[in-house]
Amino acid sequence: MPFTYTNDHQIYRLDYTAPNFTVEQLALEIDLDPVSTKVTTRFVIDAIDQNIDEYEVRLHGSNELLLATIAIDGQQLDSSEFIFDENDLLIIFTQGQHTVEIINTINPSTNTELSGIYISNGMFCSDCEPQGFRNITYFPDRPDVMTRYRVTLRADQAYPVLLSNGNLIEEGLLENNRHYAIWEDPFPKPTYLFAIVAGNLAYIEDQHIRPNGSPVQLRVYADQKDIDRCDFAMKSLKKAMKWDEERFGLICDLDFYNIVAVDDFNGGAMENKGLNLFNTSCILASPETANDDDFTFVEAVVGHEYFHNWTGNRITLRDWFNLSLKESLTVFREQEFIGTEEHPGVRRVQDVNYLRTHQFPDDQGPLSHAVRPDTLGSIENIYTTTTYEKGAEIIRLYQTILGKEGFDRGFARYIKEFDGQAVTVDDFYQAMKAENPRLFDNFMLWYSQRGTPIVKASTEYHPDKKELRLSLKQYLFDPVTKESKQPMPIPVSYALFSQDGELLLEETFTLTTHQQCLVFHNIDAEPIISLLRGFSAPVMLDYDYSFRELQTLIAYETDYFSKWEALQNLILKVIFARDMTLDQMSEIIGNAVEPLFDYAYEDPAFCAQLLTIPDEGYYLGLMEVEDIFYLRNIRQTIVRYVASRFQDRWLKLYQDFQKDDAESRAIKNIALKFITSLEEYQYLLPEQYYQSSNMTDIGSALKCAVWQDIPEKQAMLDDFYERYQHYSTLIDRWFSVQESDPNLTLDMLDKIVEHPAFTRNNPNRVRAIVGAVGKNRYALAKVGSPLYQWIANEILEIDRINSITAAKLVTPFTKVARLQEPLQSEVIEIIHTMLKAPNISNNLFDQLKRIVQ
Ligand code: 0A1
Ligand code: ZN
Repeated sequence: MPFTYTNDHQIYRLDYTAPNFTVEQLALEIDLDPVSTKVTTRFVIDAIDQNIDEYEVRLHGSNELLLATIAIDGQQLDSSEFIFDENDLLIIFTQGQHTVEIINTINPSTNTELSGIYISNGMFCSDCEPQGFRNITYFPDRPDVMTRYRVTLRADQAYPVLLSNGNLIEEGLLENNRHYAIWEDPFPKPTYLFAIVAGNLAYIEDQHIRPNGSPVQLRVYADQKDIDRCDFAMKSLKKAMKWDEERFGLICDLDFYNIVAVDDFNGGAMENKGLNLFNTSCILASPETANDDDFTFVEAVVGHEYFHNWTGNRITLRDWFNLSLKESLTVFREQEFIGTEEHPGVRRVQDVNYLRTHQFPDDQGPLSHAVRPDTLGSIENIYTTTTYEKGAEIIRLYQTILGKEGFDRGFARYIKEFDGQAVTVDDFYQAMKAENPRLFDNFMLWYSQRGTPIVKASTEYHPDKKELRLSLKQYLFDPVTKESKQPMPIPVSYALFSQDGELLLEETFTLTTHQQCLVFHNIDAEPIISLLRGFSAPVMLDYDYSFRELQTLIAYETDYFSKWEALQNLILKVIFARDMTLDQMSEIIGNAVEPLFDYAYEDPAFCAQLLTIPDEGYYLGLMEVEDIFYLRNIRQTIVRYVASRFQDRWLKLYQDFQKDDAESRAIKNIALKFITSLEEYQYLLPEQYYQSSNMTDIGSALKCAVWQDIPEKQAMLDDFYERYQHYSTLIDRWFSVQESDPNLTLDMLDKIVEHPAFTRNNPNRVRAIVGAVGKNRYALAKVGSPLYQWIANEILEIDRINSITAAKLVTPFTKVARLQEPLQSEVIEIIHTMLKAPNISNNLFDQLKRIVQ
């Protein structure tokens, strides 16, 4: 009998009620001390409706707060004059303005949840999204309450740098070796954008000159030992500011813009107004310590946080159900930024590949949720690929349907109309619709229906009528209830090619109903159709291309995504064609790859992308029951065949692309991967590893050495640790390479846990170890339930320290329904046992409960 677990933390979108009060000005005085920080909060509250006699206000709090006093209009309240509702304070105010003053203490040194004010590597820092402010003081901690902040920070002079949002108004010395700084943020903001930092930090400085000639002073702060790895982030920030001016006409509204690198951080980075906080993994980069993908990642995250200044900060969200309003738009802006700064094809393919490898399985599994959900068991748990990446594809849908001009007009209207407000995804739609009346009325279904739509296409060519018929059908089944859902507007971009690869026509058609048919006239000979070009909608396309058609598209498609997709489809078709021999499979793929050796000289970056075989997770997601052994076997055979058939050409690529630039390294390291699948070339791995000083080359060689299990692998791993033990981002990488080893065993994990660098307090380390084990599909299948049990134990341990991070580690358990028996039942049992763990957090409980119900 299935268990039912109840969760009294469930909240519903339609329960939203607007605040009936405003908060005029918030003055925070924070006397920083590692174990007892005193927080004095003063604000003026007023009723919106001047006709009511009294109104109740909820000041959110948490069990992190120790209340000392609370006073209204200078009058201290006794405990009968307010109500404690769990951790919140409920106060009844009478009509008119009132000044509230609250004094409480917090203990940053025990804040291992890293939410609110905490200590990371000896510095005070904060993280308030989504609801960390309630771990600092009592206040209406909701995004639709926007207030101007004046923040006084006091601390020992051992923390010389004192930062908060906005402008520095005053600073000076105090008694007892203490000092202070006062910051004022001129822009009203919700609590989740508040931030402070106090520490002994170094910084680099630069300027951005706005179109009117005025400068924005830019600083990136980091620990002294890391400061020489911040230049790239600074350059990226300047590029992002310029790009937003040019692409969207959005100008930085701040005279000071600070970024701080933090070691212990739950997310990647946080867009606090004028004081972005970054996980060190998303900001530090030098060629010796970061690979080329890390550089692009830093550029993207720096851009992302800056773009939030308009899409998120100036215009914020009304409630957390609408999180996607700010995240989807900002991811979209980030993708467009990187697409112009880097290779547009590489970026688009990487974005689509990421979506399909991570979001598609999430959206078909038990944690699937609508981009704007109706109910939530924990707000922390909607920071998902669906909110971010699927959301960004929905923004892209607006652009594909309306064209760039129509989209830009709608976007400009959104900014103008809602500046300074807390709004919803409906408001974004309304702005788009107001500028583009032809926008489909049912567009918002993309926000309310979960699951990935399937578009089934078929074509028929009639030579007698010179006619091509294209039939398109869409299906969407709710991933949990299996009910059929309503059709949505799905733009399908397509092209027709002649059999010898000439581009005949390119268009976009938006499928709006369940089924539609297009007829093309005057088509002299049967053409080849290429569908869903540019990945024009986040759907699964079901169309039966022939091998010949795919080969033509690989060679002649001009759309980057579709060229890449043609090769992917060819590989998929081979892998799932159970009636072919391994030799036949290898030969077909070999023939498709052959022309790419010349293409490498034309467009090395994109060619490297074409030759990157996607993560196994993507293929597994397409199998009814996961069979990693079958997949791994085929994959290895094909890789070895392609390596051995083209040995000379791989070697030539390897030698020809030795230049010191990212695109050369991309091709060179693909060649290395293929060629070292053959034993006689494995000597290249230690050779490249020891001779290089560039982290892309070092990391690629090390990863291949571990995966190919070469005799030198342990010596290389030991050397890596020795060389980089003082760089936490590289020790994370060192751990995750080992955890992704297909030969991983429980004994190896025992050793990892005993390693001095192992800790459960740092989210990056936890993700590099427990997260990486959870992604190791081969080891999970091979070791079976003891490895799931190991992950479960770790998650429960981490949950006691940091539930936000723990709840995100459940991914391997979300695939339980796709496991073979008896493993499936064993894993379900493990999940039930976890759910019954004493003191399990709400964040973790919510995730696990949804998996088994
Ligand atoms: N808003 C950030 C992501 C973020 C979310 C939660 C955090 O703490 C729990 C921190 C950062 C972004 O999208 O960049
Ligand atoms: Zn964001």
